[in-house]
Amino acid sequence: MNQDELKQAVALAALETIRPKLERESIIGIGTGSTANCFIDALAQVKQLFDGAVASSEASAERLKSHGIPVYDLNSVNEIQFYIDGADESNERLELIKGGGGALTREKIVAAVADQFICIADESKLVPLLGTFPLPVEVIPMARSYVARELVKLGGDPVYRSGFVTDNGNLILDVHNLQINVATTLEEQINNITGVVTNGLFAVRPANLLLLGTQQGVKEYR
Ligand code: ABF
Repeated sequence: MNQDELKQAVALAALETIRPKLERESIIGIGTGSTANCFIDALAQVKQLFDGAVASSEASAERLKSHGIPVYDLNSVNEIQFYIDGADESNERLELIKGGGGALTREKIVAAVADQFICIADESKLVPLLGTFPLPVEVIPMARSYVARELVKLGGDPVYRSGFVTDNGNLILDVHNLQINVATTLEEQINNITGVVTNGLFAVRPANLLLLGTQQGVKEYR
């Protein structure tokens, strides 16, 4: 199976995981990226089984609406049972690096609200040590240079994602060469840098379930 087929397989596996628990009033949290897009397209086939979705990006909101799936503002929703999203990297503790697509802040917000975060990814995303993928950090524009200097003190090499503005009007630094031995500690250290909005480490709140698409089928990690 090629990478797209692996993404399709995990998207369908996620749908089969949540389907028995969906109710007519269910609101589903939806991630961003190509694997999340596969899930959105699969979800469209069963849109009669639930009420609607909360999206983690304008791009995902538009894709949901194109399928006729209602998209709700998070502030109007009381409970999100499931959040389904991809990742750039995951270790076996389901600590993730996310944000390659630039949607990390809204992704982290919806994941925080959700009862269960189901991460869907192809086998290339499972790594023994996080950090080969540069860590995205969303920053307030006026603080970009200051935050970059502070990230250097933490051992990283920050690169400004030139020409990219997040859905929230902020900028992104992609931090290379970080030694991420204790992901929770580094996540909290970066969060404490003034001017940082969000960083792409999902370790304090890791995924609850990882559905990994492999040549031997979809594997579950909890
Ligand atoms: C998104 O999924 C981002 O956080 C992450 O960058 C992306 C991975 O994209 P893809 O599924 O296209 O590999 O949630």
